[in-house]
Amino acid sequence: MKRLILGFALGMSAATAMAAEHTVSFSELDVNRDGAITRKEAASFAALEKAFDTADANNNGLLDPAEYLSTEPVGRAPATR
Ligand SMILES: [Ca+2]
Ligand SMILES: [Ca+2]
Repeated sequence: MKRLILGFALGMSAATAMAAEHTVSFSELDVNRDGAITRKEAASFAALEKAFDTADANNNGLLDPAEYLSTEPVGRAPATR
């Protein structure tokens, strides 16, 4: 039982560490600096575009910084344009 809890805790901290490893920062994606990433802005990062609906927790069509940071690390590099 203790081992299970420890495993869970380790898993959680690994997920947290990975979430901090976004290779594209929020400000890079927020092209017009209005504090939110639109679907159009997310389109420059293919993996994020795919995860957009999942990441948009309140379904307003925008990713705020908290929503962006809550996404899984979905890619290592931005899509080439
Ligand atoms: Ca924006
Ligand atoms: Ca949102």
